[in-house]
Amino acid sequence: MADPIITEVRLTPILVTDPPLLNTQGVHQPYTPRLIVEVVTADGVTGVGETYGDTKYLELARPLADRLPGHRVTDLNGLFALAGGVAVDSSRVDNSVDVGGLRGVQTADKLRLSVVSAFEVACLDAWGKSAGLPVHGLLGGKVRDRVEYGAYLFYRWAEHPGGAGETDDWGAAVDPAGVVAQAERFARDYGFTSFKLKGGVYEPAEEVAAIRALAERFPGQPLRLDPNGAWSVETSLQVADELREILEYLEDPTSGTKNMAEVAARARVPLATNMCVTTFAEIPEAFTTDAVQVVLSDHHYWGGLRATRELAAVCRTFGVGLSMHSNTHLGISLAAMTHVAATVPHLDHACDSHYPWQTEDVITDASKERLTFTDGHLVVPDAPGLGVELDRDRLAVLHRRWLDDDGTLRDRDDAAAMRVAHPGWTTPAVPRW
Ligand code: GKR
Ligand code: MG
Repeated sequence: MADPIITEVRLTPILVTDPPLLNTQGVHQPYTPRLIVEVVTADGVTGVGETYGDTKYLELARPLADRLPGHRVTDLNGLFALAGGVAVDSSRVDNSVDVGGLRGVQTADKLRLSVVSAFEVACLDAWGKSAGLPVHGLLGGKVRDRVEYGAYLFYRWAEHPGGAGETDDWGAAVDPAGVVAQAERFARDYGFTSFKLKGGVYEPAEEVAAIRALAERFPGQPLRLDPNGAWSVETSLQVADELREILEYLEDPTSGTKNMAEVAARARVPLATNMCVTTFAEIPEAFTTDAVQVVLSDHHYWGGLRATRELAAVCRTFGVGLSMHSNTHLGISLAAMTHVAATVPHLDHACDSHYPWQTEDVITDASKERLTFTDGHLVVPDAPGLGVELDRDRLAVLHRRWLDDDGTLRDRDDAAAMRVAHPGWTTPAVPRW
């Protein structure tokens, strides 16, 4: 195999249809920004990657893309060194948390990593296609043939406020019965057996009731609740106590490592996080104070697929479990998650994925189908690269939507979307309860 040189990089920002999913900050906007990265090699091979598409990510992706022609797709360490040289506008990181707090601390490094990770995935895809090897093969080889995912349940409305965007056929889920009906559909259509409820939306007692209803309907099956840090230490301990017999883990009940450690010390339920441990710098305090028992990795902000494996090694060393976090994403990211998950031996919990909520995609698999979950699992692709094909017509449609937007939807803002329904709404301070 010739060592493939990058000759061109294409960046395509898109807006993806998203349902009105509720969280503690507000509600999803009708469309979510994502960025599709393509690297093209001198041999005419194209590799694809995907990441967050908000303006602050685009601003970093453009100068990085400009530096890549002439770079080898196999030189991933060099890619990260190039990214390290891209300056981050400090006004983009002067708020201490990302997306109103849903994804933890916001630092210049984390912002850079969230961008370069999509380039890493695109390089791995191109490298794999050139070498005739699947991405998991470039990461050391798969240790499983299927990766398990869980159903990601959300309180939600039937429609976006003001009837904006698209309407799907899921209907509203605003109480225990609605949550159970949603879970039943996920179980029926995709065979999921683990269920995570996004909480922090209603009073804790209501969310406890929803989890109890799920436990009654799916006895003995893994259940999780994630209020995105909306509760005080005392509320977290109370919920942990009430649900101690039925939760697999409680995810980010409270904000900050110190509070998590306080809850972990007294709760009889393991704690998971994608908020207080989102960078390597946050690991020492969290692991030495036993603040978290499971880290939910996200290859976008941890810095790619190889960094995810480094994180896995650190977690293994400290006896901390590992699984995967998800935000709204398309099939390129799902394929990347699946390849890396396939290579991590101690992946002990079903991974999160928003993917079933997405009605649109920009890829198909080798058989021209959308990626599908069977028995709650995705089969690990063995085709070269990620094993997905870019659908250029779909990409063009979603990019056109981004071009036509007046700028209001190009940055995720769940509080702004909530204000359409509740004009006085501001991002709630934590602890909310
Ligand atoms: O999409 O509303 C959402 C989620 O709340 C997401 O933003 C979170 O970052 O899924 C994430 C989580 O597990 O905390
Ligand atoms: Mg979470």
